[in-house]
Amino acid sequence: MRIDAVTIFPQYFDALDISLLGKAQENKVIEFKAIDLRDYTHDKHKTVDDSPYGGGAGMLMKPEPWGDALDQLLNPDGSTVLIFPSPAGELFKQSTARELANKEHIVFACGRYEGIDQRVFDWAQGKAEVRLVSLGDYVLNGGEVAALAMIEAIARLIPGVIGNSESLIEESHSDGLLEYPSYTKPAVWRDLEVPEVLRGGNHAEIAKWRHEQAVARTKAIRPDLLP
Ligand code: 6GU
Repeated sequence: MRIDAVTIFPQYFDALDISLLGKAQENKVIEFKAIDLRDYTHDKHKTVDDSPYGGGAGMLMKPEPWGDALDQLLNPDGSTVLIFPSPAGELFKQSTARELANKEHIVFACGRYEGIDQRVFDWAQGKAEVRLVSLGDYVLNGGEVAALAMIEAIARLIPGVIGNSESLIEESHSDGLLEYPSYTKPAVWRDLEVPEVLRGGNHAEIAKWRHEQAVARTKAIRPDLLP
């Protein structure tokens, strides 16, 4: 899979060179590139923003650099998924990550300021599979941190990125429940004991206990996830 991110702060994406995603890039399992939007400006000051028509607070991103950058990046056959991280978008879920992990090419268009000129979205409609995607109901300063989170959630589902595929199956949200509590040695730490059932070696009992814990946790913390 190829992932590109268009941004005025390409340094944000240096984080993708670390740990498992860094390894996955070395092994060519994923190919990642951060593209500086200012490389697609044509004025001396590399201007990417301007004031909004009709007035209002703040600045908007100009359409021309976006158009020129995306002209270079989008597959001509329309197969690219073009994601605009935005608090006004559809909610990004594990199911979204699963769906996107099957794509050949994803471009994240990371806006700043009060957003991007609407015509960029309208123009891109015919050229790619366009999606506005939000991490949740809060506001970040720009799309970069959101894109990083989405890239990690997507990339770790690609075969070969994570060593132990068991850990993909067992974790939170794959079964719609929050993760059960886990323990390692020592058996007693600061007067706190590891639950007896986990030390017994009865695997059916352990599986039952873990499921009950996951349900109880989900009921307490995220009842909206339960049917
Ligand atoms: Cl995707 N972008 C921005 N700027 N803020 C957000 C977000 C995205 N998701 C939640 N807040």
